[in-house]
Amino acid sequence: MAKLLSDRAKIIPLLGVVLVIAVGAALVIVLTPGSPGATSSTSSAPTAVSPQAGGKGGTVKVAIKNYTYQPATLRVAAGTTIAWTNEDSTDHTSTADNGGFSGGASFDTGTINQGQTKTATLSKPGSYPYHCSFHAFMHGTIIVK
Ligand SMILES: [Cu+2]
Repeated sequence: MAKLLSDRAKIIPLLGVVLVIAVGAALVIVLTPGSPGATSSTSSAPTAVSPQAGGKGGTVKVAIKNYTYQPATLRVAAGTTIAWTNEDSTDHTSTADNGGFSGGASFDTGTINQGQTKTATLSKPGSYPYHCSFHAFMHGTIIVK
């Protein structure tokens, strides 16, 4: 009786270990191809789930046309480069109201000639109202998230 119990005591834990290994291997097989697909379920914030290094968010274009910034208000992810293209025959600038110093929290393109494109990269979240140095009535806003 005591011997029978001790035999079972040896076999049952052994079966348990085999079962745990089998289940564990099955989970690894199931979960491994599933993990890249998991990003699609959080598609509402593609920049947040992007694992790419550097945090660079690519380039977003703003047209300067008829003395207006188009779009006037732009929402971008931190690290995005904004590219202003002057489609007017007059010179313009895109100058942040907060001064134009660098460091990812401000910008000043300087003069953008007709047909020319100038860029600025905003790396710090915040709201950046800007204007044209030559035409005080021209206003735009970049919102960095
Ligand atoms: Cu202007």
